[in-house]
Amino acid sequence: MSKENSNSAELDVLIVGAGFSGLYLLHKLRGDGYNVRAVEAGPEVGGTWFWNRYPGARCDVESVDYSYSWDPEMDQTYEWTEKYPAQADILKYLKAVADKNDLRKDIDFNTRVTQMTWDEQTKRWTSTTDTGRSITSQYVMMAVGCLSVPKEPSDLPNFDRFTGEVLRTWNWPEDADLTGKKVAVIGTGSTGAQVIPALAEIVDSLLVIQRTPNFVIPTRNRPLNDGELDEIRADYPDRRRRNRAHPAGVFRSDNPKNAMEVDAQERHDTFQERWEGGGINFLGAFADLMFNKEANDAVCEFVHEKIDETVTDPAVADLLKPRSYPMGAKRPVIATDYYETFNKPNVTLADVRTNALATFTETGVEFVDGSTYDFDVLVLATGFDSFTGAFTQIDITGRDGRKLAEEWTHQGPATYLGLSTAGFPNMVLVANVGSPSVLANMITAIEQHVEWVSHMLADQKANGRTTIEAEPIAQKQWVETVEAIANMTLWPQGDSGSWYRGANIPGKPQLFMPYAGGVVEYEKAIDATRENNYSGFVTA
Ligand code: NA7
Repeated sequence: MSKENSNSAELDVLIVGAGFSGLYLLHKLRGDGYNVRAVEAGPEVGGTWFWNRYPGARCDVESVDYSYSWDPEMDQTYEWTEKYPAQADILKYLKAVADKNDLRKDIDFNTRVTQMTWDEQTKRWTSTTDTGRSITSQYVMMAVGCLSVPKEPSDLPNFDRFTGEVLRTWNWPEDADLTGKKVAVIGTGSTGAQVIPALAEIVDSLLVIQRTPNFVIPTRNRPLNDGELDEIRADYPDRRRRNRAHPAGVFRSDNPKNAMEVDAQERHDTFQERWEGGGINFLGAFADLMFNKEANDAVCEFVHEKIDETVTDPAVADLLKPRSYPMGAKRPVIATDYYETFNKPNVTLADVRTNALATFTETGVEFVDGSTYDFDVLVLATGFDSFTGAFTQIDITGRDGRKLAEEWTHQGPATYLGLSTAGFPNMVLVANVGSPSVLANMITAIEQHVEWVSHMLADQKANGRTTIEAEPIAQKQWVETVEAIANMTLWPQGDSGSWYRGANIPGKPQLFMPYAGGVVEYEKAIDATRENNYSGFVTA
């Protein structure tokens, strides 16, 4: 394989996407000596963290852990300023990574892959872009992100009638200024819960259109204290090891006790302490919260109590309480001042489960009880066609003319170890469906995959092999394993409409898409197949 990097359309490896996964892949595989390039739809690095620049956008993993572990020098020099990183901080970090490692020279920006076709004769992929380029490569790495294709607003009644401005959180204009405007937000997921408090501070009026309420845990973000970063730096290598050794890919001080083993007072005190600490640590309050319905009921009751304590209007508080699913079945939301926002005089909650949205009008919305609201700007925070959307929007043709979009749209996605899908040789999925991805610290999940890919490519070369692909039986078993592990938890339960299952998109096949067994067990599984001469894969 060539060691040259160039604009050549003949590559060893094409990487689709230049977010966290794509950038590390580019760095790693280039260092391994491959002729590799990345193609990125955006004008800059960052992927998800480039596009989702709405007010309030922030990650729910701490800054010092939401960064690559492979550059100890950056660990010692990079200046994180807050406990949890804002979107702009993450983008700044990724730009710094790209600069330091001179990554941009091997990325084609403003370029979207539209078609990929496997050629069985040459054993290569040909990828076509919307800029008219044709790139052939032995391998394609799908670093496309889990939440990168927005859900279409097609289920919003007469949406097209609205003539005001529509802003999308996943593609927020850098110059948008909503100060003093009348605004409505649809969606109360992680995005909605961040953008709603941020907008409430500046707009004239804010209508929040809610369908399914979420459990919203306070972030308790704060600036990093003097000396705090120094302490973290002194401990960084161990911190990174602890992250890798925790199922969530980020260390959490989990309480080993079960919620129902302790008395009501201890249970309440533990929840209270974790609530005051804020963030995802709240979920480590007891070991059985995601396994035992009674334990989960207790945590739901606690959050309901917090909503009652915070929201002054009891009718509004009642509407904000999730009741149709266990806490965690829908991704728990971490946000700042979410419930407090509903006490503001300029904020109105419209709950479409109790009073359905009848129609959009030219100037706003009308609900079935006849009430109407007018606004200048509508903000869509309506979520994503999770996991599969970024694959099915590309016309991917594998062996024997198999169409990925057709198979995944009708039967749902199927992978072996979340790395490969049968019929599509040398196409590697990176931290997406079938692997821990969104159920873990994404950065840990990405690093696991990139390291595995680097070993796999070296092994292929050393063994004189040119193709690798999931074996259909191993793939079937893995899909069943992913579903079975999810079924051991409360994740799939209740009427949550969760994007973990594809339940947020009308008509999408529903199956639990991320691997819920955690990054530690997952790493054992992907290492085992490698040590076992790639069992479960067909290699040639
Ligand atoms: P989510 O979590 O999928 O949230 C989307 C929200 O939009 C959710 O509240 C939906 O209600 C709501 N929605 C979607 N369509 C409609 C219609 N037609 N009517 C009313 N409400 C609607 O996406 P986010 O962007 O917030 O978060 C995605 C992830 O990004 C997040 O978990 C983090 O990992 C980062 P529903 O619940 O479907 O009733």
